[in-house]
Amino acid sequence: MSTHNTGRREFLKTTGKAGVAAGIGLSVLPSLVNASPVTAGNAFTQQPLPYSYTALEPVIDAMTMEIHYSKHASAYAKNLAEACAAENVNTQTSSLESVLGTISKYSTKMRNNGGGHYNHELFWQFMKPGMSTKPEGALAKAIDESFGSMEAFTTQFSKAGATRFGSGWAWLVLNNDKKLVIGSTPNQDNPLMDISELKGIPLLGIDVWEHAYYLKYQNKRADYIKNWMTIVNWDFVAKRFQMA
Ligand code: MN3
Repeated sequence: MSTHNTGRREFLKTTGKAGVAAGIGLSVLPSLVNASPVTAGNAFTQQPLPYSYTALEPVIDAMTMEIHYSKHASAYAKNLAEACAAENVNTQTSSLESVLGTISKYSTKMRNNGGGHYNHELFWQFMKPGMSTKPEGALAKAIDESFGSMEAFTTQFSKAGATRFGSGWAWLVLNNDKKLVIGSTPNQDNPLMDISELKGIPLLGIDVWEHAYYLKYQNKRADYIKNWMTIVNWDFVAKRFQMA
């Protein structure tokens, strides 16, 4: 069959759905046309970016956001799906956290892409457009008690990111003793992984791979981190702290 005919068949299928949608209002059209149980979102699939590519400017430029989300992060999700298929992880019934928690049983591909996908899905939510809020309530108190002050926390967290050699992440973690700790992990590892030196529930994390900042900041990772601290979504961090 020629591609022309295939295209026509797809066209008819789409307009068929569109015809249904037209009867109940155009606003439901995109979800109806895109709806598919096979690609339905779960923790193993890339979720929509919660804001536009330009939303974090000037701290993070639109081109960096677009390449980071639509190329790097989407590749982790795609490769994770391949690894899950090859290693018999049922993405409909398994939890990604439990896979990460037993990552030593899986391949390097699962480790790199499971971590890469999980870390980035969080990363987009760790940031928010507009001026950053400040930690409040129980989280603010815990930060003060653990690090002395918010300023001291910022200094220590920034240092963890700046001194991570090569590619990786810096984290604020609630460890198994329910204490707040700061540390970093190499590559796409994270504190949920059984192979990680730094262990616990990640509450906040910054991507210090060059792909996260190089277009705008080049070699000045410290400047990227300093500016990044002004767009942290502390409400999201506080929610994770509450649930942890
Ligand atoms: Mn990244």
